[in-house]
Amino acid sequence: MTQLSRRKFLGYAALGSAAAYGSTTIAAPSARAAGASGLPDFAPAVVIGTGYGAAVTALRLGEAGIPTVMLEMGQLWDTPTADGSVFSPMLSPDRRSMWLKDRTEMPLASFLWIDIDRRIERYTGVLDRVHYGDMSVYVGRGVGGGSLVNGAMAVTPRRSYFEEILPAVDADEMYGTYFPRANHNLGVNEVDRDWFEECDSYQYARLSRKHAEKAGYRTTFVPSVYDFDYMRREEAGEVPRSALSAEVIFGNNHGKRSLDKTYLAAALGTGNVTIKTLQEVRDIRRGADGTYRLTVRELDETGGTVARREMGARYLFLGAGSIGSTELLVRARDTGTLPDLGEQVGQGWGPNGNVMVGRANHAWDLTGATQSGMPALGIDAWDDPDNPVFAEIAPMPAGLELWASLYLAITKNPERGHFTYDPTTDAAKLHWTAEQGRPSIDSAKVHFDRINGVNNTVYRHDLFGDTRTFENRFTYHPLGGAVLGEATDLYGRVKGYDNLYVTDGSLIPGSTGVNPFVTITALAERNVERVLAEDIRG
Ligand code: FAE
Repeated sequence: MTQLSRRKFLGYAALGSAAAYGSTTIAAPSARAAGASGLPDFAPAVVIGTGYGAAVTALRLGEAGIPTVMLEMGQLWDTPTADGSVFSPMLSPDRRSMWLKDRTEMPLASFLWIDIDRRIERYTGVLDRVHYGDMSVYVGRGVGGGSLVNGAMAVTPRRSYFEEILPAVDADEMYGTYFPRANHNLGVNEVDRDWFEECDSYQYARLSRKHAEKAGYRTTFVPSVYDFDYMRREEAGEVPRSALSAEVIFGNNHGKRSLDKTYLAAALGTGNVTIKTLQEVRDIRRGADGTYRLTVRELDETGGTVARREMGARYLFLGAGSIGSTELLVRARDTGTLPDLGEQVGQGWGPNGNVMVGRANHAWDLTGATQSGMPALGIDAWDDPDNPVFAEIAPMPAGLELWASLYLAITKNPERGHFTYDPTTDAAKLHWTAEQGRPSIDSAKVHFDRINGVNNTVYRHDLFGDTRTFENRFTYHPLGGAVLGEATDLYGRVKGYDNLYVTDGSLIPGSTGVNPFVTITALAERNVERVLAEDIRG
């Protein structure tokens, strides 16, 4: 057993023995002293959030022997309810599906203009959709952050584009060391090509490939953190279905290597890391002794406040995601609790150029009733000098033939939004207009017009709640707000304060050209290595 797998094994035991519901403390037995209930008054290191950047940081701090507390506002997802499953079914969602909503808010709002959202009980569910005027942002809530709800597509960006967005980062190091490290530790795997060509689950992708190739486009396979061998056994009827049972955005009951199975399990297994759930960090200030003081709200399962407590940390890592970490920083700057934060905080935000679009297929072009919820193929038009687009072939897993093809296009849109602090709501406000999203639609349209033209097909007008064909009023890929080299130094150290770090998607300036979690993970690996070597004294 390697050291990492031994750690993961110990971590699974810690996750398995944590309380099933309500706020809980997850730790290996040796770390349980760090406040069995409530919060400890102080920890040498605190990591806010449990998504990609946070999980990497906690593992590396734990390995270095630094006692570390992770504060996560969502809950632990590991215990089946009465129906035998941990997560809500996708096609009949219940309260577990969404974070404190009375109705589901699905990305595909309608089919044949029929509203497909459902009433649900308000609960600390796993998927949140945060609304900001012309843009809303989907995020995961719970131990594992976005890894619990995402499509598992694990894509390393093109080197040339990575060099364009983060020119000051050494690309040799990233592509030689940190991207391979991230891919390995995330458990990235590729679909077996022979199985892909013959299986039922990807008939929809093969059909979209046929249409794209007819229009002269190239497609490329997309690596994944969903276990493709498990998926193959799903189709063979050997194991319970998850990807083949339409499960994605409300959580996968099987098959997915979410962070609680990888980085977080290994972090807990170091014996130095404790995770506290249903703990939302609200405010950060600095004490006279130079340590950080956090105000933390403990939530109940309907979002109510159980308690407000304070906790201290010498080293503070913000891993609450692009919108979460940025909100904490703009609030701290503008309410004066961290007054030396600069103007760059809150800047450089973008939705990674996300646009969704659907096409109607001919009666003889079947996508199949069984569709894997995990995309495995993309149309790669990123080399188009005028309209670079990488479009994932997305499923419409309704369990019946829909004669429709769906895509999530990632476009190169130079527009950027920014956040300000709104004292009336005590929240960050995103400034992003529909007009700023226009270049993404224009780029995607060039390619999908061509695909429709060559195949004599048309757009679907019935999928996004009204008659629009392109939907870019939401993003799955929020990026920026505390950009590397601008709001922080080149290793995520926040300018103006020592021992304060950003370690998540906030560091990336609005775009990665592909799905972002591999980039976030690799950057976090790079940054924490430097911070451990230069800043942290045990
Ligand atoms: P993230 O994973 O968002 O984690 C932040 C964590 O912090 C969450 O657990 C929050 O609950 C928690 N938090 C926030 N505020 C606070 C606070 N104040 N106090 C305590 N805790 C807090 O951060 N990306 C891909 O690469 N491939 C995909 O296939 C893909 N599909 C996606 C599908 C969906 C439906 C969604 C929502 C996202 C998808 N993404 C995908 C995006 C990806 O999940 C996202 O970029 C990463 O999860 C971002 O990682 P971070 O470390 O920035």
